[in-house]
Amino acid sequence: MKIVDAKVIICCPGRNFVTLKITTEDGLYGLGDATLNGRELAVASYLSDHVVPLLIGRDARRIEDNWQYFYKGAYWRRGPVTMASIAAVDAALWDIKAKSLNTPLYQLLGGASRDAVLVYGHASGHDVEDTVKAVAQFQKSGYKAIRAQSGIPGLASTYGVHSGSGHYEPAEKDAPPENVWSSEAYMTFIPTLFARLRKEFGEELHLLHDVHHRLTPIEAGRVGKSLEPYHLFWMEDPTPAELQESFQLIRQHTTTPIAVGEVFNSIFDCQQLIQEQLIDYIRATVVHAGGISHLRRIANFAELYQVRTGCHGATDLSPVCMGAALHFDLSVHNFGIQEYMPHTSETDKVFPHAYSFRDGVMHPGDEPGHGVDIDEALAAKYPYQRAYLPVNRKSDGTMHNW
Ligand code: CS2
Ligand code: MG
Repeated sequence: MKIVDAKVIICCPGRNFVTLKITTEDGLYGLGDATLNGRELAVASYLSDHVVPLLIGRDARRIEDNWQYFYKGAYWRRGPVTMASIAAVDAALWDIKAKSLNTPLYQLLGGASRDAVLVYGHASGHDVEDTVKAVAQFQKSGYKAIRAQSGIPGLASTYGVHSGSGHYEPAEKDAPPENVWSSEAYMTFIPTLFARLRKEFGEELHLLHDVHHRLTPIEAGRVGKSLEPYHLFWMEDPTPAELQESFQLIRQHTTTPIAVGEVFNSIFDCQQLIQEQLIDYIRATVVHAGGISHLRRIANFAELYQVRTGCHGATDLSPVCMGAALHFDLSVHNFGIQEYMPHTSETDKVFPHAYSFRDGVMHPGDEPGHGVDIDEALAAKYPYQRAYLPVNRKSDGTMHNW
């Protein structure tokens, strides 16, 4: 089954997406998400200028060999750009393989291990009461798991809080917006948010929170301990994870479950975190962690250490990634939860899909492949618009983690 064409489709239906489309001599095509928020053109060029010329003529059925060819063959291994490119090739080839067998992708991954996929939504508010209202809205929509992010008294802005439109999209046109951060203000405030949420919603609702890499390990230990009375489903990205051993310090101080990994692009980014059981959920996902093939490796390794999956699913991961991830989620044994931020209606029109949400869970659908398509004519109406994620500085101007 020779590959006869491969092209990179860049579009911006509300935000930028990069999609790889691979076509075989049989006329089958597969799609892979290659979106790297704020650095989209780097991946588009890596694919168009370096990968696509080598794809033509290769056998689309040889998913594993193609993965190894583009991983080992690059010499310069790993990194977000390389691994997002390999991910797009991998996901597109799995899509083609499943279509050629006229079967939904999850059937090739071992079949369904559950009837549906538990997801969590993003509730946010400018203050505690605003956040309570947002959580209530999500609960009313059927979510059984809800992430809560709130504005912090004294800070003009913070991560995860929409600017008023209700839809949170962090990347902004032109230069990166500069936010100001105070860990002290955050650490004092955050327990009051979850005390209020538990008082309002009781003990059953799964509550999640994203620290977004902003604390030191000991500060994360303090926050984790302060949140223990509210038994969160997880505290996410408590501290930057380049130094994986940092999480030993957090683990010594708190039993609040920890989720990490949306920025990881290979198993080596989380090998120690998993092996030493320093985390409870691994957030790596299809588009950033080398595709379905590599994500399965990470999940299978994590299973040995009772670490569950919690794939990233923000709006800067396209519906193509969402669809592929849901097939993975439906099948993988040590599934934990899937993040689900619904895309805008214009994005959903560009990327028609079979997946669906109902009553707090999702299903990828039973279309052959991963069940997501692209309307190229419509995509062409939304040209790329340079956009950047914000940067974060401490109040004295020191650069911090966003
Ligand atoms: C966040 C993301 O969803 C999350 O957990 O960490 O929204 C993240 O900020 C964006 O994906 C960055 O592009
Ligand atoms: Mg996150």
